[in-house]
Amino acid sequence: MVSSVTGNRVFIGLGSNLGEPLQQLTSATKALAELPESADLKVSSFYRSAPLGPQGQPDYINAVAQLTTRLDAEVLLTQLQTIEQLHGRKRDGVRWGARTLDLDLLLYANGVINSERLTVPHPGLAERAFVLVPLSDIAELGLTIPGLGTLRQLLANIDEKTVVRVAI
Ligand code: 5RU
Ligand code: CA
Ligand code: CA
Repeated sequence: MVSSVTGNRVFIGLGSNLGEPLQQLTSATKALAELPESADLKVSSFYRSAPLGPQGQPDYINAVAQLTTRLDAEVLLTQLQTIEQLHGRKRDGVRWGARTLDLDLLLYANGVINSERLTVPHPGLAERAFVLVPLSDIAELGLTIPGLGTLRQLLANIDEKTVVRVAI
């Protein structure tokens, strides 16, 4: 058998700009590989970029991971938040401040989710080179981003040179 349906294809954004970002992202990908009810982890290259949003914080390292999971989106979100906490994530009340590890649920199958805890597709995904460039390492250019177009279309509207590959 070449392929079989085993769950929902999801994409997770990884980011870090405190401590040892490369180590934290590497460790986080190992934690993602061990999630229950989940398989087939793929991870993009790692990329460095200047902070968007609040300035005066260190450059970020970002990556995107894909996995297939039978966890529903809210349960997966809880798992991601646990991994963030295990990597020293502090919630200090500063919105968009520096962090040791940020895991964002970017896409959940072809789903659109607007709940108290979760917005999918992730807000801002369509404009952020630090998401779209690593996503294009592991997803086909024809990937549909619900409500926003294809990955190919979104890539045409960002400046890929604002992110620099740093590993793998
Ligand atoms: C406003 C604009 C707020 C863009 C945010 C990251 C945003 C970041 C990250 C880089 C933030 C959210 N910059 N800024 N990488 N997160 N390069 O992961 F992204 S705060
Ligand atoms: Ca984020
Ligand atoms: Ca987040």
